[in-house]
Amino acid sequence: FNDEEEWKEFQVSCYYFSEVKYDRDTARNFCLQQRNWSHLADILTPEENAWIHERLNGHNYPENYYIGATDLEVEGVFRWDNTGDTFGYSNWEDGEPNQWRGDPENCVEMKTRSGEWNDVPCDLPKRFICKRASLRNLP
Ligand code: 2F8
Ligand code: CA
Repeated sequence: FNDEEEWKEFQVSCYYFSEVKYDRDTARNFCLQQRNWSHLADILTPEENAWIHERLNGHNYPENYYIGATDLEVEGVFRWDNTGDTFGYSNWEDGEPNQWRGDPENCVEMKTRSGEWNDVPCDLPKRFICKRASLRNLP
């Protein structure tokens, strides 16, 4: 894997949608190994969320995708991995995050169907989204 055509550009970033499924730490490490400050995707605006969601429609329903946040540090306080910021924008599904039946659900997926977010266990093999700087507009 290092085919640049696999990365799709939006605004100042490029995004990679995996087909392989990894647990969250493996997915995170995969993203961090790619060039141009790649990381498991943070999603900061409704426009970015909508654009990502549209890209998922071409993939096999009902695969959901890890995005780059956890509440591993303080239960119930989700932070983006790459900045440590708490959520400004968020797009939780109704009733989420819920630590389903008290099981630890400390990672976050985007639902392919709705583009909404759900907290899930971190050890599930899932597809994932990496995000990196586009660099196209740099001098
Ligand atoms: O109903 C919402 C609930 O659905 C599933 O649990 C039954 C999800 N679990 C997984 O995807 C592993 C919960 O995270 C979700 O809150
Ligand atoms: Ca949940």
